[in-house]
Amino acid sequence: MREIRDSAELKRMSVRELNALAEEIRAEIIETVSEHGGHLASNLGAVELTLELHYVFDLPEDKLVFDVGHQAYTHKLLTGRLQGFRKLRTREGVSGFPQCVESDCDAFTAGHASTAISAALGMARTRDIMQGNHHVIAVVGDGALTGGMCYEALNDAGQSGTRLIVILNDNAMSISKNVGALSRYLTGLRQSRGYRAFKRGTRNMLERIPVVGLPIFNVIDRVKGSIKALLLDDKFFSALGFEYMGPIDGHNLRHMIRILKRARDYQAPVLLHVVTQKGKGYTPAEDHPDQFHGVVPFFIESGEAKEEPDVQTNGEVACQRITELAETDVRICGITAAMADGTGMELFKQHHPDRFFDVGIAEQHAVEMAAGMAFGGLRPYVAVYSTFLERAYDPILVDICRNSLPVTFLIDRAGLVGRDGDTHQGVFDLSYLSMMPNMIVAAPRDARDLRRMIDLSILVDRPMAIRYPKDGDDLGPGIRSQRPIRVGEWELLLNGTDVMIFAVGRMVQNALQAAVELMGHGVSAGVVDARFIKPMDTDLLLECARKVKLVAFAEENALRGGFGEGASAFLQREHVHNETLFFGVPDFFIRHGSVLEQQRECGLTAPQIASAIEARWKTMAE
Ligand SMILES: Cc1ncc(C[n+]2csc(CCOP(=O)(O)OP(=O)(O)O)c2C)c(N)n1
Repeated sequence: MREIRDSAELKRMSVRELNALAEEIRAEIIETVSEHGGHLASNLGAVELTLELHYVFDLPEDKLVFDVGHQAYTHKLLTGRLQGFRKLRTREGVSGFPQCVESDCDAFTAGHASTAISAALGMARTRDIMQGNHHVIAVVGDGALTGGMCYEALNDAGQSGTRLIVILNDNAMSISKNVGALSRYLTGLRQSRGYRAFKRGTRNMLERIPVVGLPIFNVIDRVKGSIKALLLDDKFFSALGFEYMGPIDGHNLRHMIRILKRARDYQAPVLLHVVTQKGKGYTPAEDHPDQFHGVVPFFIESGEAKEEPDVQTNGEVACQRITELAETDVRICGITAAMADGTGMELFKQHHPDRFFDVGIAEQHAVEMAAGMAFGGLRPYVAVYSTFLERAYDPILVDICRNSLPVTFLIDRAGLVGRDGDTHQGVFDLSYLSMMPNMIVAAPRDARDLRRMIDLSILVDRPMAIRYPKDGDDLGPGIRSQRPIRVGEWELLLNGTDVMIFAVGRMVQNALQAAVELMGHGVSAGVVDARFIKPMDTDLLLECARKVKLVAFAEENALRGGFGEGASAFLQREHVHNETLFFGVPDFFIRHGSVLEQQRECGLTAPQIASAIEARWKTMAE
């Protein structure tokens, strides 16, 4: 497609030209995502909507805030980032989410759902205090609207009377089909006779709405009147203090531009309910918008993935095991916050639909609900991505841990996550979970141990967190332990006399490789699989640390508050003063790229671990 530097170019285009541009943008998105992977269906659905917003509003003066931010590809293409877009989500290219550092048109950096209305309200209030005059627009999906923060924000914004435009981008889908009572309500609005009549016959009525030439209040009265006459009378958003406009077909550029101009002139909070189609313009994505929400590189002709998914993900391994256990244990329930596919919970849903709960994008509620279930005698398994569990910090601490309830957290996408980048890194869970009393925190080194830990979890009568990365490697028969896994027991995998590396989860593999390299350089390094971050195997820690001069800790977690800090503080308290090296994630946010590139940035690859240990060993010998 052609390079577009800013929206001044768009503003000179006719609707016909804008429609042609929409098709160019679609082709560009499909091409790029087929090469690099990314969020396809949401972006294809938002092409016209983004063009309309850029056409009507003036960026960067006006502030456009995308919820989640996964649908902002068109926005990137309209703001001078075509070349970076072609290397989407790689180290050399743009992020898959808005990033203020990339463009002054990115008003807000997002990644997690349901934040946009709050952030936009904050910007609107700033404008009011600073006596500015610009517009603030939040674009929120119907999926994101299942998240509680949206209601806190609507409630506050509605009573404030502040000038704010919320665009509800309703495609009836979250990642999977949307859930919940409000989703049903929106479906009711979309399917109402009024909307269908509107879609068929409003063209003329809409075009009668005045655009220029009337004093503002007059315009608003007339516009309100005309819009009320042709759009629906909503109860929910109006009761919250918003002027509701909609539903309106988001792909109809001519209508949308007119309505947006009216919304722009309105002097109070407005909610514009826009109906779009997820995956629009690419048949495989239209047919299966859930499968094309987030994709790996694929063949455009068939829609098939280029990489053969030959192994089960760790999430699938974990959920398969709880699905099996639930055959005989009726206490087991599966909970997800809108991520049944990504976490592997889909399988549990198919086998035990009456004990499966998708609560929407509502992690805090999911965890609090699990607390209630555990109080009643059930055994809830909450499958959730590490980064999104951060939303539930308070109920985990205050309700689950304080009451020592047997809720198991299946924490997926833990560690460095690769292309989704800084907003999605799962590198804080060990820090924030292991400081909670009563919590067991575990990290299996491979898929086989993950299964064994699930078996253990059902026997444990306490909160337990099992964290793992997406991919389910099996480290192979060479280091398969036959001993059962017991809470708080580590495993010595390799003996060493000079150095001992205590490694967590995926880092066990790197530590073993590093030990082999070190052996080649005359340094005898041992490796311990520190599979329980809490409680720690303090006996083995002491025993191994006392045998060597140098200890190293390796984890895919923030160094601050992580496993290494905790283990070394214990050694200090026990007056064991080895030389110590810490391998983990430094105190900054790790941006998008491949997992390997991110590990390199953190010094976590096997050769980096080996050479850092060797260097320290040499200085110790001097
Ligand atoms: C707190 C949080 N939980 C889960 C996710 C994962 N997630 C990303 S997009 C998405 C669905 C969003 O649906 P919607 O807002 O309707 O946007 P659409 O993709 O349909 O345009 C989910 C669950 C997230 N980004 N943030």
